[in-house]
Amino acid sequence: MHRLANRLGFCLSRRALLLPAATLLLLSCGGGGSSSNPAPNPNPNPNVISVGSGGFLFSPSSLSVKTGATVTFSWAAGGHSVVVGSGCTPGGPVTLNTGVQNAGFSADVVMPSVTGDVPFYCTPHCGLGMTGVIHVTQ
Ligand SMILES: [Cu+2]
Repeated sequence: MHRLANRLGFCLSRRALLLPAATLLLLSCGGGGSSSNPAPNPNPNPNVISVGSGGFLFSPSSLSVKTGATVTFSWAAGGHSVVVGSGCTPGGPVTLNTGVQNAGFSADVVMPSVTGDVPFYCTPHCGLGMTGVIHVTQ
């Protein structure tokens, strides 16, 4: 008798196997409750470009936004500027030249209403490759 009782002490009982709800009993055997697992947002503020974070660079240096979106340049370090242009020369679908600024400065730029690229660079460090581009998409 005792041996039989021990065997029935396992997750299933002989009686449970006979019941239509046996599968439910099996599921409840695991003991693991369902846990809510919200996925963290990998980029909570997608329209911000950090200026001078980690060296003579923009982070990210390439960004895609919708037409008419506002992009914020946020200075992580001083001694940098943001100028819209390519080849270290100002010019482009929008005009921006912040001049050299210190950490904590920020500049908002509204993207054009048409698609295309908005290249930009830092005047003191353009020759070192401190450039970036915003891809304006529909
Ligand atoms: Cu710079």
